[in-house]
Amino acid sequence: MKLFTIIIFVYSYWVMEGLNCTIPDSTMLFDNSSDSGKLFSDWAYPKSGDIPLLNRKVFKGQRVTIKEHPYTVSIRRMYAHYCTGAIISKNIVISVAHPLNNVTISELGIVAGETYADRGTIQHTVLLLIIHEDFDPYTLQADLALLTVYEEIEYRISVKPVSLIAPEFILNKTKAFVTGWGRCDITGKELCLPRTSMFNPNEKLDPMLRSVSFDLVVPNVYCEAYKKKDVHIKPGMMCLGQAREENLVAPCLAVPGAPLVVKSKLAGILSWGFGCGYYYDMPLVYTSIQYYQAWLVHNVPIIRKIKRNNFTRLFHSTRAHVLVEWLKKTRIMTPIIHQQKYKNLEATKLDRELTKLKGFVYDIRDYLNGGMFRAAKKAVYNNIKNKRAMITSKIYVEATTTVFPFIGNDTLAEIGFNISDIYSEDETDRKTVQNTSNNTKEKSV
Ligand SMILES: *[C@@H]1O[C@H](CO)[C@@H](O)[C@H](O)[C@H]1NC(C)=O
Ligand SMILES: *[C@@H]1O[C@H](CO)[C@@H](O)[C@H](O)[C@H]1NC(C)=O
Ligand SMILES: *[C@@H]1O[C@H](CO)[C@@H](O)[C@H](O)[C@H]1NC(C)=O
Ligand SMILES: *[C@@H]1O[C@H](CO)[C@@H](O)[C@H](O)[C@H]1NC(C)=O
Ligand SMILES: *[C@@H]1O[C@H](CO)[C@@H](O)[C@H](O)[C@H]1NC(C)=O
Ligand SMILES: *[C@@H]1O[C@H](CO)[C@@H](O)[C@H](O)[C@H]1NC(C)=O
Ligand SMILES: *[C@@H]1O[C@H](CO)[C@@H](O)[C@H](O)[C@H]1NC(C)=O
Ligand SMILES: *[C@@H]1O[C@H](CO)[C@@H](O)[C@H](O)[C@H]1NC(C)=O
Ligand SMILES: CC(=O)N[C@H]1CO[C@H](CO)[C@@H](O)[C@@H]1O
Repeated sequence: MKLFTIIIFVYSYWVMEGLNCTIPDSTMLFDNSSDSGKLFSDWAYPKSGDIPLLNRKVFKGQRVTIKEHPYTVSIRRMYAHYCTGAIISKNIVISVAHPLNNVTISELGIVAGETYADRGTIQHTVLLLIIHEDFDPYTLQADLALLTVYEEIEYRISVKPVSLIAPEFILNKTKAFVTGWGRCDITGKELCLPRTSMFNPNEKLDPMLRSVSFDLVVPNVYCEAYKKKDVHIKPGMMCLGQAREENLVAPCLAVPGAPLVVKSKLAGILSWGFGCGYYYDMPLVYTSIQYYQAWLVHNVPIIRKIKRNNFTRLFHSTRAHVLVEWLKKTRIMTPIIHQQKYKNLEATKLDRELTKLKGFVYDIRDYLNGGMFRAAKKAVYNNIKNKRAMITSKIYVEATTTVFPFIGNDTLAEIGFNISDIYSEDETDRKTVQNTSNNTKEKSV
């Protein structure tokens, strides 16, 4: 089946800079001033509070190719690299929640199989963002997110999934790799072709994939330092790796969402830490895959059950939307008017599946519908829940609801639809049910 692809020209979003590999003062890598919190612009990340969010710094990270770590993906926001993730199935990518929590889902995309974070011609459209229900942006507890993509990820030598580590696997004394895209290590002699970050304009981003390996020691004595700073490593968080207190030249890679792989299995996802150039030199903290295994085992099969074709019509409309947004940004061409006239998308069946997911589901439809859909969805399910309690086991009340178009009027107008046309054409198909008790069906159980 033909994959729908969006050809993007990421270069237009990067300010190309000249090669300049001089080695400045090493203190520049290690922010040790109170204003290093400014590294995090409010727009790019949620306000960090007391939690030291990763600063995307990389120190002595080895340059690697994507073929060595083919599960690593670049999560793009408005076509520019935003954070790192890992492929766990053909349509699911895992990452941390904190950078994604408040991002409009239609801004997100996934690029697999690229060594460089500023390349990639195929961007997979993100349809759902599932954030762990216990995620707390102020403590970074349960910093875990799944993203589903519309265009299946095709496996090849540079694109492969990573399987999850078994819950009983003993991490102690194993070798771990953590891989991702971060900032130029301006203390190192490594080649870096700095790019200006669209989200953090003061940063020089390194488009090359880097990896750091280290031996795991559990428990890690250097993690005791967190307690002394009155920061406690909570359940589900793993403090791993070397501290510069232990080894001044210990490599580190403070890249949000970077997968931590042990014996070719995903063991953790980089979440936060006082380290790698952020205030102190402590080890970094990862979200534990073993701890959240039950959550993953619950959600992943449900997401897998939701097939591409359940989203096909939605995709047609969203793709049009994304293209229009992009074209508007480039101002090179006038927007393409989407020709397809589509009818109402069937929401309820899909949403019944989505409500089985644990966690907060951000659905691209909510964006298109100005958030209306989320509220409507909630109301529908409360309604069903109430009815279920009222009826006898012999009677099954079919979910009845007014099915609105997924696309709001403003968006429709924006993408070139004549709203009055759509309404007149679709009127007969609308499953508008004025009186739900009219739709009660009796079924033998
Ligand atoms: C390289 O960077 C140094 C230090 O920031 C600067 O003085 C120099 O002019 C730069 N060279 C070029 C060619 O940009
Ligand atoms: C960082 O700052 C603290 C206190 O301000 C100081 O004690 C420490 O030596 C500094 N570390 C470095 C590497 O400059
Ligand atoms: C997330 O976005 C909403 C609405 O845009 C805003 O009210 C809220 O403060 C944001 N939360 C964070 C943690 O930035
Ligand atoms: C992990 O290995 C270290 C070094 O061999 C050892 O001292 C420590 O007790 C081990 N930890 C556990 C939990 O077995
Ligand atoms: C998804 O699509 C498949 C095939 O068209 C269909 O059988 C299934 O019921 C759909 N699932 C949902 C949740 O809509
Ligand atoms: C969208 O436009 C149609 C036709 O003008 C109108 O009937 C409908 O109420 C509008 N919907 C919203 C949500 O404004
Ligand atoms: C939209 O369609 C209606 C009826 O089909 C027509 O009267 C109206 O002129 C159209 N508006 C635009 C902007 O094309
Ligand atoms: C819905 O229909 C039932 C009978 O089928 C009737 O008793 C009830 O009053 C109706 N409710 C409304 C709001 O029309
Ligand atoms: C079969 C049935 O209950 N029909 C009802 C559907 O709703 C309308 C308006 O509320 C009633 O008039 C019908 O009797």
